[in-house]
Amino acid sequence: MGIEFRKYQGLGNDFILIDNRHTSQPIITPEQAIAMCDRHFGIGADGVIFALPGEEDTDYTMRIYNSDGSEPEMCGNGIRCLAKFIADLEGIGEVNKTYRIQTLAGVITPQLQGDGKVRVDMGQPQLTAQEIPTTLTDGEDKVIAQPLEVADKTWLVTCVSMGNPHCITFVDDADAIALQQIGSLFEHHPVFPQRTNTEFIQVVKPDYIKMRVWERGAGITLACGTGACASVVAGVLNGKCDRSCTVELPGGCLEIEWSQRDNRVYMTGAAESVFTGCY
Ligand code: ZDP
Repeated sequence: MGIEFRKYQGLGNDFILIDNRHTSQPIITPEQAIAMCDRHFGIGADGVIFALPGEEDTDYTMRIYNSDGSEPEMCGNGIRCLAKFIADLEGIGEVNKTYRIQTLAGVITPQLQGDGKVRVDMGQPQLTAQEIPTTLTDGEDKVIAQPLEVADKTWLVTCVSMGNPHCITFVDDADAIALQQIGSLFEHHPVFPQRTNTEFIQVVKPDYIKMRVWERGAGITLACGTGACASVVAGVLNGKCDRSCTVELPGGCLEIEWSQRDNRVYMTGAAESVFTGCY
């Protein structure tokens, strides 16, 4: 087909990045994204991300397709990869550059740091049931440690939106969770009208948690940036975590801070270019 792409990964959450700066609609379809993400018959990725022209006062617009072709509002690991990608396209190298990026979850601002990591202002978490969205409680209420029946078990779940929906459960041993079996039961549970991402969190210390994730539209992944942010917010709401916390994911660690000052969540982590190709 002749579509040029570049592959990036953030903690093993991997994405196909497309230079889409010349037009405001993604140049590939969700069906093509599914084919490109296939790990045996395609390039292999958890999603496809487009760098589109900015709107109003933003530098660029980010859109993303999950590997099942669905379109999430936001993507934490993805936006770190996008920041690296556009710096590479602009040929500016990694200075302390900040970009204003339009997403379906509002304006998000990643900053390229001198150490090669990217710090992202992920905005304010949304906590009411209608914002998430879930029908677990009344629309105006927060969803903190609410019982939810999944696979013949009652789980106490806390729900947080970072633009996209997350359902968080605290467990004694994250490695013991049968994620492959139960992940999609959470994702498709009728209390989540937009489906949900699901995180299982083991609190090692108040400032260090271990997370395993089942992503909406992608299944088990090595990392989820929005999920790490949502999990620290959930930990604070349950009195289990400090506002500054390291999140250990299968693919590596993210530093998360839920700022008391401005109620925004800041995420810092790696993102790297892997290879360039033509599909
Ligand atoms: O909300 C969703 O449907 C997620 N699958 C989007 C991707 C989230 C991501 N893993 C992240 O890091 O936030 C990219």
